[in-house]
Amino acid sequence: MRYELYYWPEIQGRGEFIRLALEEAGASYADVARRKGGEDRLVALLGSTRLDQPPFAPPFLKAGRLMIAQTANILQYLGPRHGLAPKNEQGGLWVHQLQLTIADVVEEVHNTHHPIASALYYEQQRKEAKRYSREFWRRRPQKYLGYFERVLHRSGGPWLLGRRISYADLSLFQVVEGLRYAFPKSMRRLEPKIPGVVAVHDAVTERPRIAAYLASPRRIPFNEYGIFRHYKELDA
Ligand SMILES: N[C@@H](CCC(=O)N[C@@H](CS)C(=O)NCC(=O)O)C(=O)O
Repeated sequence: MRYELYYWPEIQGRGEFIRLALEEAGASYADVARRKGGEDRLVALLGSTRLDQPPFAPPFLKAGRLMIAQTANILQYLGPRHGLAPKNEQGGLWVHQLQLTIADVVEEVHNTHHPIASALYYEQQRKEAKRYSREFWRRRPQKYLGYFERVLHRSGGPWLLGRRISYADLSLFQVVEGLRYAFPKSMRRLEPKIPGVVAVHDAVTERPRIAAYLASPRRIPFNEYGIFRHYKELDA
């Protein structure tokens, strides 16, 4: 099956969690909006009144006749089909639960530069962003990544689920990469306390398909339009 991924063409954003899973799976897919005229197709689908199950926002994935939105939902679909999630109910729920926790992290990271409104520019909420980021770094990354560290201890590693990699490991890699980009100083202080999480990050970079992807032009560099943005003043 050839998938069609619909996501904003200029950013990693939430689409990156899907791209990483598709790349690790070696799946055949088109990153539609990055092709000529593709972004118009994305926008047209968002506004379409013809879809029975319309997506609210990107990312969304066309898989045959299915149109699936919500990052964690898309991964729940792809995971068991591509060896990136257990097929049994308990295992499937567990990896989905981990992914939803990552979605919570992503939302809070987004709030560090957009604490008031997504529709306003960062420059219009700079003061609040500074305050939000200060509070965020007092405890949230420590608590979230400390949680994943505990999960790794329980699983026995090297992956969150134990011996087999899952899409949640790929997403955890992306969270570490993103936090390193956005908050290099704060992450340098935190990383010694989360060696297991850092080991997952490093092991993901060594997956041959992921390594090839990261070195390719398909991987969009981090920038100040996505979820993980680097503003010096927010990285105290
Ligand atoms: N919970 C959704 C959030 C989707 C989302 O917020 N997408 C962003 C791009 S990363 C968007 O384009 N949102 C448009 C909007 O919220 O109006 C998910 O995890 O996929």
